[in-house]
Amino acid sequence: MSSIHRPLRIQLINPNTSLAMTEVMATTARQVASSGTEIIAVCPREGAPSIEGHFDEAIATLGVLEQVKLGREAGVDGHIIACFGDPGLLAARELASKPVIGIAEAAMHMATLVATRFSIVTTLPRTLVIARHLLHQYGFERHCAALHAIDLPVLSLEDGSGVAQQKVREQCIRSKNNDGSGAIVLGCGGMADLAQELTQELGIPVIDGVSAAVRLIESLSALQLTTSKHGDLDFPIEKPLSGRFNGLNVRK
Ligand code: 5HY
Repeated sequence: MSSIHRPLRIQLINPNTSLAMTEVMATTARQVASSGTEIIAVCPREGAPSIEGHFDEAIATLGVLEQVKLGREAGVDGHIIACFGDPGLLAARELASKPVIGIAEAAMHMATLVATRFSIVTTLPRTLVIARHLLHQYGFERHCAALHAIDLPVLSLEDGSGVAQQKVREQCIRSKNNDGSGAIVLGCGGMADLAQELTQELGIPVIDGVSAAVRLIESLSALQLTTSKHGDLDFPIEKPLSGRFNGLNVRK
């Protein structure tokens, strides 16, 4: 079987350490993956149980890089950074030889393919600035009509009460009616399981970055495209990394 169509193994990295959220994302990823694609869901051994700001992202980045290296050693066909801040994305692309896709960039790209403007619905107000930074970094600022936070912590999505999910739904309805957007991006990996039902109920594309990232990696693989090693995403310059960083040394 040519490499274009052989079954793929995709590493799904939840940068936070909450196993319940990892499972929610893994289940959604497996539902949308092509037949034969294996989703290998992981999270860092150590780190933050949820990522809700710049400090948490800094902590998470090392765990992401450690998992990317393990995935590379296991020969996976692609890596997904399944946190809406896309923590460590460019550093992970230096480490990886296969595609690395962040769920924020994946969702934003998909939104621009189906609508001229989209809204983002995320968790805490303090993380809105992270989404704004990504919009600027990825060049999507003019496509984003509005950003909203449900003002609940990330792990409220995993508490079983359904309160956070209802607030996401209510904000999506307001965004559909008020923002002038043609699509809505869910701004948290923990919302991955809400997208399809909300799309059906509200009659507007509600986009989850986990699903988008799975299909983008499958597409890149089918096109035999992978992370460019020409220029700034080449493998890191080899040097003696000390302490816990020593494990991150990669040989080309
Ligand atoms: C995420 N935090 O997707 C982000 C969402 C956020 O632990 N997983 C996290 O609200 O920034």
